[in-house]
Amino acid sequence: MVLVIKMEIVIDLRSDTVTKPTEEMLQAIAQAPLGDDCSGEDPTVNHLEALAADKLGKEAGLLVPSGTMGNLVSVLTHTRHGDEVIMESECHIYYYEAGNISAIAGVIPRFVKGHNGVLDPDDIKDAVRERDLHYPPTTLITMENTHNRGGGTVTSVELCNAVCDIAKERGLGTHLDGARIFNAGLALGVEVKEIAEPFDSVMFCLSKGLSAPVGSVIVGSSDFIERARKYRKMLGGGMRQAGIIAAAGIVALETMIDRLEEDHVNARYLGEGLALIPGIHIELETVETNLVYFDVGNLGFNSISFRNELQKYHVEVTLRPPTGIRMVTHRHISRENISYVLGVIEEIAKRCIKNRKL
Ligand code: TLP
Repeated sequence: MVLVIKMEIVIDLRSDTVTKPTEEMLQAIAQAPLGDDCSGEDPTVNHLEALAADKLGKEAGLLVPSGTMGNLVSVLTHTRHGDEVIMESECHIYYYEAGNISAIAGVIPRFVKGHNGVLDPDDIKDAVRERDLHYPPTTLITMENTHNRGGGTVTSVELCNAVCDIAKERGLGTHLDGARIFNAGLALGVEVKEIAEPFDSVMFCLSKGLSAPVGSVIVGSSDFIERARKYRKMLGGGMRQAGIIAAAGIVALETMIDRLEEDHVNARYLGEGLALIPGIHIELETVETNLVYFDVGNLGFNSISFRNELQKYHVEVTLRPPTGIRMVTHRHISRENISYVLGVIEEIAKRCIKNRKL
């Protein structure tokens, strides 16, 4: 029997985006030298952009308010209205960015289905169209690493290289949605530079597991970033004394990367625990980083009714309708929290199975 912990505290597994800035970030924000970034005069933003570019092995960086804007600015910079962009069919750019690439960039997506989000280069080869009067010109391939809807899965450096080689042969640009690229680097045991190397542009987020309150960075060649800067301005993403955002981002890059490993260990503990609960379906091989997806349909729940049940125990999750649930581990989630959550789910599942037998 799980005790409902008497607490106002909620175990918030909705996303790693819920992480709050660290004390060191708050101090850095308070002390950051500032200037007008729209004139390139904010020293803290300039420092962050150079640091990000260096970490990812690119010439230049560009701070943007969000990952969504970072992906959109990148797509705008790579393409023209009417172009076709090849992407994995469950990717974040298509699923969760409000259709912006079509509504604003005017491009159409061409989907290639991956295996848990991981693309097969042969499928990409087949998807690139020949130039033909009837076809929209294919100009860009995007990838996502780690892959969110795939389960936080990682794509190896070899596969990234293979896809980008095809793009180069066919004269296409490449963009990586690397919102969680540091999770991918740790899971693969490689420097993020190696993952980023074959791509023309990479976007990564400071505001997820790295705990900064706001911000993402696009990196690429100096020429690409100069053109991207114009699109950022066009979208209203030019910020003035943005050093208060960048200051936290610098602390994120300097101090918060290695601890992501703890989130991976906790996610694995959670996934393995869920796999032992009768009625829960989980594909454990997808639990490679800090995201855990599982299915509750066999227990007679849908995503919403299961979430409602968890809320009674002060546990928050995100939905993957019709019967899926996502839990994300992060800096504010301890191993003890996970043990508690597993106990809660075990109790719900037992009750459910017992009631069905009656
Ligand atoms: N993902 C969020 C939600 O939008 C679903 C989350 O909680 O996981 N690329 C990937 C792979 C992402 O997971 C996200 C955010 C983004 C881009 C967009 O970043 P933001 O939220 O900063 O616009």
